[in-house]
Amino acid sequence: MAATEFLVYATPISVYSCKLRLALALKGLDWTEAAPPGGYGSAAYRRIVPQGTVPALVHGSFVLAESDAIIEYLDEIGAGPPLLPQGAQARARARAVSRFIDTRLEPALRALFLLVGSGKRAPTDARAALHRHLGTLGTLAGPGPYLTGARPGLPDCGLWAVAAVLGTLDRVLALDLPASALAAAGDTVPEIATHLEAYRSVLADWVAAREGHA
Ligand SMILES: N[C@@H](CCC(=O)N[C@@H](CS)C(=O)NCC(=O)O)C(=O)O
Repeated sequence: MAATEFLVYATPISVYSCKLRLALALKGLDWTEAAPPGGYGSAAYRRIVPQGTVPALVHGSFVLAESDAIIEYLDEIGAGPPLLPQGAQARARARAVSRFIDTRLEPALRALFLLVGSGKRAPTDARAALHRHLGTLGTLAGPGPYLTGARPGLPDCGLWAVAAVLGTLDRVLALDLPASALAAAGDTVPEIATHLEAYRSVLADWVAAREGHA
C-alpha cells in the first residue's frame, strides 16, 4: 500500500504524467509514484486500469485514468487548492482550453516524435499545424498571465508539460516555433520548477538515446 494517500501510476517520459505531477505539486499534495506493472498497455496494468494509459490515480479503492478527470476529482474532494476557477463559464472555458491542448496541440507534437534521430526534417504541414495550434491557443487565452487568469490552473499544467516537449523538439528538429509567454510562465512558478526541470532532463536523455549518443 502506498505510504501517501495518493498513488499515481506514471512513467518519466509521459507528457500526461508530467501534467498530473505539475497539478499535484501546484496543489501542494504528497503522492507516491509507481511504474505501471508490466508497462502501460500490459494485461497486468489493464487489470488495475482498464484504459491501460498513464497517468492513473489510485485513491483508496478508487481507480481513475485520464489526467483531466483526475485533476477535477482532486478539486472536487477538496485536495489542495482548486485548479479550476470559480464560476460556471470560467470553469467551462478552462476545461475547453485543456481539451484543446490535449486533443489538438499534443497530438500534433506527438506526430513528430519518430523524426527525432531519423535525420529527417519535420514536414511543412506538420510544422504549420503546430504553428496554427499555438496561434489558436494564444487567441483562446485570456488576459493572463496564466491560461486560467491570475492563478495557474488545469490548462496551464497541460500546456507546461507540452511546452517542455515543444522546447525539446524545437531545438532538435528546428521547428522555429514562436516564443510563448503563456508556455514560459511555468518556469516562474516555484512549486513546479523542479518537476519541469526533471522532465526536461528525461526528454534530453530520450533524445540522446534516439540520436544514438546514450
Ligand atoms: N487523455 C489521456 C491520455 C493519456 C495517454 O495517452 N498517455 C500515454 C502516455 S503519455 C499512454 O498511456 N499511452 C499508452 C496507450 O495509449 O496505450 C490523459 O489525459 O491522461
